[in-house]
This record gives sequence, structure tokens and C-alpha cells, in this order.
Amino acid sequence: MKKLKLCSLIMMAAGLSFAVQASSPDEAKNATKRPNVLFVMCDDLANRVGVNGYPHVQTPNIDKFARSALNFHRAVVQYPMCGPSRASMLTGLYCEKVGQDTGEAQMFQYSPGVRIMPQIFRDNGYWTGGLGKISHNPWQDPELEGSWDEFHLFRLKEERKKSGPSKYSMRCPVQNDKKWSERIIYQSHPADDKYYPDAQSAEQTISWMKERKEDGQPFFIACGFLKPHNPYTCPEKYYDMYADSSAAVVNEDVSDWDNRPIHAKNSFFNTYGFKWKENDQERAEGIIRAYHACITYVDAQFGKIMNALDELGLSDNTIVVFTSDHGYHLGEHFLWAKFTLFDESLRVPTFIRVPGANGNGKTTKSPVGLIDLLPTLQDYCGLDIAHKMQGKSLRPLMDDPSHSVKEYEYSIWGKREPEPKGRSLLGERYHFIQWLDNENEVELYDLEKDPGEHVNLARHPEYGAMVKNFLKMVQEKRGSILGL
Ligand SMILES: [Ca+2]
Repeated sequence: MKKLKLCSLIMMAAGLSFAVQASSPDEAKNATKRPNVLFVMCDDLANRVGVNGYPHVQTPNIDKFARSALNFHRAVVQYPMCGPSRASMLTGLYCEKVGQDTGEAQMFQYSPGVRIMPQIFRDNGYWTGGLGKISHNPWQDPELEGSWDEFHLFRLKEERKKSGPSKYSMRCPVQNDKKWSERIIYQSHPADDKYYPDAQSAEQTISWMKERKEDGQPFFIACGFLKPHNPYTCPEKYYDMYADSSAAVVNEDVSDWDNRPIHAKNSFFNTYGFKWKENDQERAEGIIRAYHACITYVDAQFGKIMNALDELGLSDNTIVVFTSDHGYHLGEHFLWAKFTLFDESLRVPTFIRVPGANGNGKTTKSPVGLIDLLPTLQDYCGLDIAHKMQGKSLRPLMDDPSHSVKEYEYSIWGKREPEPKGRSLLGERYHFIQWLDNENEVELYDLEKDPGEHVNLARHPEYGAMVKNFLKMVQEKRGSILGL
């Protein structure tokens, strides 16, 4: 405790304290404090929220918050898979640097000893509380050693054992013989929100915010919602909102794959019970309905937290970050779930609200990545971080959203050695992808004219010079990440 207090004093003496416009005695008191951070992370939430133009799902609370924050329209993940994406986000290092380059690989295999986001906040005198999935291994004990003053992973498992499957409504299981697919199920129960873990996480978040308000210690609370990741489980009332989800089903043309490399394909659609290049209206509708229901369930929990933040009078001194670990295909290009370098899989809804920032209520198209979140929080919270991060502070965008902090954001798919299978550079307008598996094939899409990424411009000779330039840039990027 002594160490924590000393840290706080050092930070304040260094002039790194957070400044907000104070208009009342309470606010004046807060103005001398470093800001709290409320970090809300969803699992597998694609850029399918109302505020970003997706009409098929109801997300009133996320939308409301997004309109009070800076909305990053070109925010991508560094790797379209839970573990590597989160490892990069937690360290501010690209996956090839930090070392988690597959689902199985461990964090830090190439960067041992690197401190991660919650540890850093704790090192710097913050009270840290973690809930659910922040790293990819929340079931490990301890979860990210040295990270949390308190951590909880609420789970449904015990209730399942007790009640048995018959107590659930099993309305659209996806049938095939693969083990993974057994988990891709649709379960709901006519129960209160708290029957499912994310509502318990929201309740705990609120409880911690109340406690920290009383004791005055700045907090970093990371609430990692488990949904809308499958299994698609949530209270029945949310499923009932999507009884007719037919309009959300994507029917792709079989010619969609005529002009792009086959390496862009991922066979995960099999585990969802689909056949390659075949639309299946009924199956698609069932999964989309379940996915949307879970999004709205998460939205409701997020709303509870944000209401409490306001009611507790903490909004004026709390930075709020809302994001997801990667996107999700719902039938686009005949693909399902994640694990691709398409826009649907890489781009995530990302909103940051910093009290008093000019960017609040605005949008930016500057390419950014989850890798930038830690440098941004360092900038605002005056965090002392020992390692050199590879992301950038987004503060210039919070000050003026018309600026850009980088031209393209870099993401990969596959192991670092000898080289990732795929590399992506996603910019404000163009999205470039290079595949190194077996043959050197490339994709280039104009996101302004072709947001669905149907026309691969890399196969058009007039884009030859642009492709050549992208190939050079992507190689240079990898070199700079690895220090080559
Ligand atoms: Ca995930």
C-alpha cells in the first residue's frame, strides 16, 4: 500500500495528473486525480452495432455511448483470433513481437518479462479489477499473475450441470459430428439476466465503482464480456426480439470467389454446418438470430454499467474504452466466424470517451489498431511503462478526429516463423492482403466503393503500381516490427 501511495505521489509530482474542466467543488476535487479507466471488452463482437450502420441488431446502449465518445471507423485487430489479438492489445506490441502468434502459443514467447495492461496500471498505483475474458486464459489461476487486486470469472457451467440441458430451450442446434460444433448451440432460458455470467460481471463492475468512489483510489476496471462468443446463450427475452431474422441473412453469389486467392478462405464454415459456396437460409437465420440476441444481451449489461457510472458521478473523471477482440463473418464470402483477413473479421467497433476531449461525439477514419489502446491510456494516465511499445497514442485523434495517426494498420494471420501466412494493411480507403502460403497471392479492395470486398483490384493491371507499393510497405512493416 505504501508503494502504491508513493507511486501516486510521484505521478502527480511529475505533472502527469489528468486535467478536466472543473465547474463544481466535486469536479475540482476530481481534477487533481488521475482518471479512472473503465475498459469494456466484448468477445467476438463484429462491427455490427446500430451506430455503425448495421440495421439488424438492437444496441441502444452501445449506440448511446458511441455517440458520446470518439467512434473509430477504421479500428482493426492485429490478429483475428482471441488469444493473439488480446496479447497484442495488452502489451502494445505486434503479435510477431510479443510472441502469441497462434491460438495455442503462449504470450511472451519472444518477449519474456513484458508487463501487460492491468499489471502496468497496478504498478502505477491504480486499483485493478478484472472480470471475465480480458486475456485469453481467464480460467488460469492466477489469471495474469500480478494483474488484479480482484478478479472474477463468472460461469454458467455449474448451473448447466445442475439443471441439465432439458431446462434450456434448444431451438436451433447446429448439427454435425465435429466436437467444436457441439458448442455452437443456441440456448436460452426464461431467466433473469443474472442467470448468465455477463450480467454478473456488470453487477460486479458497478459494485467496484461504488467502492472505489468511497476510497478514492483511481481504478482500472476491465470488464470482459463473454458474449456474443458461442455458445450463444442468453435469456430468452433477447431471442424473442429476433423471431424474424431473415432480412439479416447474406446470400452471396457463387462467383464471389472467382477473382481472389483461395488462401483467403478459412474452412471454419464447416463447423457451423455450411457447405462451401452454398447459401443455407434456414441455418444462417438460426445462427444470426442467436448471435444478435447475445449482442443485445451484452448491450443491456453495458447499459447498466454506463448508467451507474453517471449516477455515481464518475463520468467526469473516467476514461471509457469499448471494443472487441476481433470481428465475425455471418455468411459474407460464404464464411462464418473469424480467422480471416477480410474486413468483417478484422474490424471491430471501438469507442473511446475521454472526459472533455474534443473528439467526443465524433467519428474518425484514421486507421488504428487495438495495439494503440495501451499507448493511449499511458498518455492520459501518465503510466510508467518499461518496454517500448509499437502502437501509437490516439490522443491526437481525441483532440482532432480529422487527423490521422497512421496510414495503414497492420494485421497478420499465421505463425511468425518462417513468416505469417497472411498479412494485411487496412487504410482509410484501401485494404491490401498478401498471402505467402504456397504462392504469393494478393488482394486489394477499395473500401469506399466496395465495402463488401467483392472486387479484387489486385487482378486489375491498372493497380499494378499500387500493389507493388503495398508489397514494399508490408515487408518494411514486418522488418520494423522485428527490428530487422
Ligand atoms: Ca474472441
